[in-house]
Amino acid sequence: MRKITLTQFLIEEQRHKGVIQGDLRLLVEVVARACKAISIAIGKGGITGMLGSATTENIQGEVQKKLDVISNEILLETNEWGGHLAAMASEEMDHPYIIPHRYPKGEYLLLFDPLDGSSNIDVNVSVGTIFSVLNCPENIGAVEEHHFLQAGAKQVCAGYAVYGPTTLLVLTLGNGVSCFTLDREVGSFVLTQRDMRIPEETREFSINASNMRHWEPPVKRYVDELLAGKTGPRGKDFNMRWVASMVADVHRIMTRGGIFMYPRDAREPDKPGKLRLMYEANPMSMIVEQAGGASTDGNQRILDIQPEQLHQRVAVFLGSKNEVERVTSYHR
Ligand code: P6P
Repeated sequence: MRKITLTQFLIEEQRHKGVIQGDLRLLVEVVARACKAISIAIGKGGITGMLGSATTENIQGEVQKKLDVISNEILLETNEWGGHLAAMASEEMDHPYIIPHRYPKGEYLLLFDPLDGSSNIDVNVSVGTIFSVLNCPENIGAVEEHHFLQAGAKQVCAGYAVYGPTTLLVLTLGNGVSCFTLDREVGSFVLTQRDMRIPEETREFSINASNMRHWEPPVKRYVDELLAGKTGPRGKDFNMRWVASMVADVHRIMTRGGIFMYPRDAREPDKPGKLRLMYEANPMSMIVEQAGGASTDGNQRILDIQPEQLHQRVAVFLGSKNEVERVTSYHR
């Protein structure tokens, strides 16, 4: 297949399919450039003293890694001046970042987890960036936090970058999922897979099994059946993977199928789950659904959830359609 770059792909989407407006193409190009810069920064690791923790905590009460803070700054600095955004929100910032008056404002809101899985960064395991794009409501004057609180079904674009053996950018604009590989010599993302599809059947599941005693009954039942393998009701054996970097686990599922689960558990019953709705679960759910998969919180489609807080958490069951539907049916 003739290799085309992200820029050519976006121009084709814009020109031939009328899928995206000009500013959204600029937004995606700028985010891709930020992911390139993040890939280079984390690639230097200990050489530049970038490993380890910063002296700060984020709103989640998690100690920030130096690279969390640097990745966040890279995304802010590359996006703030382009005129394509009205504001940005991030896992690493308590409140949204409003585009400064000295720059023109655009029609989009950008949300991101700048470096997901950063607990893995110090042990050299794949990590990633997750991003989500919403329309900024019109005629609102100043952007406020509640303008971000739109259901995931309203996203106009979602994507992630995986910083692994290769640096990948996986992107959906609402009509299928494409994968780009960073050509480090040229410095551009090259289209390496069109229209990614998640197999509806799978033999692989992904969950942090150390939390088993805290799971709710439907999750316990579902996983026990997988572990029973061919001797149990499923009649076939299953394999397990848990990278503890959502982006790495989800990309494996996008590539060969599987089900990813981070359920709520009894450790903190008032906490609906660990993962964040707005900039982890929603973008990943759009991508998975666009690839023929499914994504629920155990009871409802994640993309239908009406957010109430910017940093709210949610239980996540996503991946191969038949498995997500089965574990969701056990909750009902
Ligand atoms: P645990 C990373 O910190 C993260 O937010 C996701 O990327 C990942 O799936 C999950 O948490 C891992 O959580 O409890 O297994 O360390």
